[in-house]
Amino acid sequence: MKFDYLAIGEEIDPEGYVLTTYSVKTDLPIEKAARAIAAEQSTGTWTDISTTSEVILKKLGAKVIEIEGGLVKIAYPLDDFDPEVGGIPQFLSVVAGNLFGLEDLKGVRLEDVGIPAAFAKNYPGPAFGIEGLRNVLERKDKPLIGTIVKPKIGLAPQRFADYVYEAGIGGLTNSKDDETLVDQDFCPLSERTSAVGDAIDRVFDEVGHRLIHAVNVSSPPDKILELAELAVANGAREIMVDVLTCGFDAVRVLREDPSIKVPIHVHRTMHGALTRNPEHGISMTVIAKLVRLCGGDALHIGTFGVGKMHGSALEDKLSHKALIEPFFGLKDVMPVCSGGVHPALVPDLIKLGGRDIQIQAGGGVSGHPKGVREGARAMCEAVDATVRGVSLVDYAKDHEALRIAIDKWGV
Ligand code: CAP
Ligand code: MG
Repeated sequence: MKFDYLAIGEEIDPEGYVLTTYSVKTDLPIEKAARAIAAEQSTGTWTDISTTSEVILKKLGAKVIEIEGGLVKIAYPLDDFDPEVGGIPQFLSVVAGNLFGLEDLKGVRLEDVGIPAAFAKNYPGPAFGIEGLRNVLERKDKPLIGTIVKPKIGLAPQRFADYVYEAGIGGLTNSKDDETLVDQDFCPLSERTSAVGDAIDRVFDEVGHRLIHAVNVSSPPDKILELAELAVANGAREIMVDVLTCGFDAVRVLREDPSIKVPIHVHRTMHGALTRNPEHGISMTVIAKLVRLCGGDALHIGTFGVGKMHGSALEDKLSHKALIEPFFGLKDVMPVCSGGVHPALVPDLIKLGGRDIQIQAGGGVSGHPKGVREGARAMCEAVDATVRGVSLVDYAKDHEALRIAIDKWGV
């Protein structure tokens, strides 16, 4: 029988295929649209060709194995991939390549990928994960509480470090560079990192509190390792990478560099171009699985629909699940809830995400009327109130920092 990419209901061995789920919008019969995706992403093209063979088609042709409503499941033979050399770039060219531009489709979104062990075994996974971050911070079970130094660019190294010092004295466990700060002249990475390291040491010496700061090393592939090694040499306790602007393998090469033994915080800036449209793009679940494979220790997943950034509670729950569910024995990844966060959102974030989350506030700390230290304190008070089961309004009666934050931003 001629191979036509349709194999509805065929039993396939999940260890021999990459399984994908796409939501598909089309004016064509959906079987035709599904076949168009399977053909284009494996062994076909827009017309039949004289140069192929049944052997090639049967060995490497993708199979449409399920169509349910607008959801299409396609199984790509493992032999279509090249995990040891082509890696994730080639993987994405298959499962997330030309298909997005096919005229047969009005919209298509890659919702999930099922990765076989034979592919996953080529990846290191996180070195620290949730437990490792908790050990570094000596933070047994409460959510981690972080800030993003604001303004996102412009502060000179010492003022930047002073912000981190104030955040640490206020009780935060984490701080980070913002996603657009790397090594600009106004705040060179090496000077910033060493000043921040001194600030972190001062916090520990003065109040015995542990804080780590993620230094953003996002940069081209021929620079990123050198920049990360420079950060670590200047005392960085954590590094950060913008995974979508740098590429997934930027996380992997940092994870696999033996001289970099600090956690990797993964920012997802630009994800909105892929994840925002529910009818076209790539889900955060797919991004989360690839970040986990490559070794990210913490990943932004959104705020379950309660913060400033567009997002859906469902999408954020699904990517959260991808970070913590069993996955080839790899460590889990700390879910980071950030974007428009201030103390009043803390109860919902903990209710929706649990305690194994990193809650981050940039404006929600530096916008506090009494400054960074009290803004940090207000976030800590909101977390303490929530884990003790006390309402923020009641807790604020004898916690001034929280009360002032609630007066400004509401509850
Ligand atoms: C938050 C933030 C983060 C966003 C990214 C910002 O600052 O630093 O980059 O959280 O969104 O630049 O907006 P604020 P996401 O706390 O001041 O909003 O975490 O959804 O990827
Ligand atoms: Mg930011």
